[in-house]
Amino acid sequence: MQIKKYRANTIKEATAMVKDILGPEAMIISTKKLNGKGKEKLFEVSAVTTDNETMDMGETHYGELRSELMSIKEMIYLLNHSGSIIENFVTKPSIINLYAKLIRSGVHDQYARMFFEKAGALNETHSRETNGIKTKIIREIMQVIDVKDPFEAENGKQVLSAFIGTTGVGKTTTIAKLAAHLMLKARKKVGLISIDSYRIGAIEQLKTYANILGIPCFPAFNKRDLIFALKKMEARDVILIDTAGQSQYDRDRIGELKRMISDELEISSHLLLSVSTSESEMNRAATNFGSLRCQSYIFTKVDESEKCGSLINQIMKHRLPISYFTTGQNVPEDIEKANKEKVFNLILNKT
Ligand SMILES: Nc1nc2c(ncn2[C@@H]2O[C@H](COP(=O)(O)OP(=O)(O)OP(=O)(O)O)[C@@H](O)[C@H]2O)c(=O)[nH]1
Ligand SMILES: [Mg+2]
Repeated sequence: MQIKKYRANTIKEATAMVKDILGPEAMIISTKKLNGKGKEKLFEVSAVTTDNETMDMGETHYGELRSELMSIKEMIYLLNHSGSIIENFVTKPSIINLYAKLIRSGVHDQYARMFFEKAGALNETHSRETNGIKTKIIREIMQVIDVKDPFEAENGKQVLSAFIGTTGVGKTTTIAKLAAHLMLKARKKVGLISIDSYRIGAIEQLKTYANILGIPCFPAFNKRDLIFALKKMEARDVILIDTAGQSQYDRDRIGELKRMISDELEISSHLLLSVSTSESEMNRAATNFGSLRCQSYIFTKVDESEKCGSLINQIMKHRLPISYFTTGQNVPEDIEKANKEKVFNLILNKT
């Protein structure tokens, strides 16, 4: 492996030189600011090419090395989209890496930049200390991640929760997972209601889970049925209500659902969004189900997604706490209660 060094007046120019000479797939080893005098070049980028010679280092070793490095292509993207963050932190690779990780995971440039700015990181570029700056940036990210468990009321009050979301997002399986979780971990008495009268077999699907768990499950085709079912289960601690998969475009059906679970019943709604769908779909669902005034996000299919940065983008656009996320098809295992560290790790460690 041959390390090559390129010097220029700005980090952008030095990076462009590497791209021209070594190609966009070349990997950056280090970036340095030099103490130039007079007309001397100020920045130095050291890079290696990813040709066969480099691969000869052995797959594993190369893999390890690569995760710490950044390609020229990525560096150029970051230089063009980070404001001046990359230039400012040219001597602090771990800060640049944090920025790159956020972008790689799909966090929008504007939010990534905002965390750095809010942390005051841009004013501290001359400070020698890296860990302090990093801690402040992480604290800013943590601050926007709000978590809450709305299903375990401790004051003895019954909790009524409806699960809302587009078709196939995972409402019914999430209810089954959560019911088991609440019964086994929190020792709650749980009851289920299905108001999904659209899809054939929907009620049977929920009933099957209820039978396995040995808990009551009622169908409700209209508000009268719903009130009846709630009355039947008034001694239960938590009632989880399964709803029909709505197309986020269908205003009439969303209106119908809203009337069914309207305010006087004190049912809280929770919005399920699949991390594996496109961000614009996620955003549209959150907007169109907005009239249901959901109390928390449940992010599903985290296991199917390569990256989870869209989660941050979603919270930044529609601020709601995260209650749970689901991580697979296994019922009841694949569900986790959200906490700040877990969500943060999901965002950073998937990349
Ligand atoms: N990989 C993965 N699959 C999941 C997850 N959660 C649910 N699924 C799968 O997604 C599919 C749909 O799940 P359902 O629970 O039936 O979804 P739904 O929202 O109730 O669907 P409708 O009632 O038709 O709107 C099933 O195959 C589930 O096993 C998850 O966290 N990860
Ligand atoms: Mg369902």
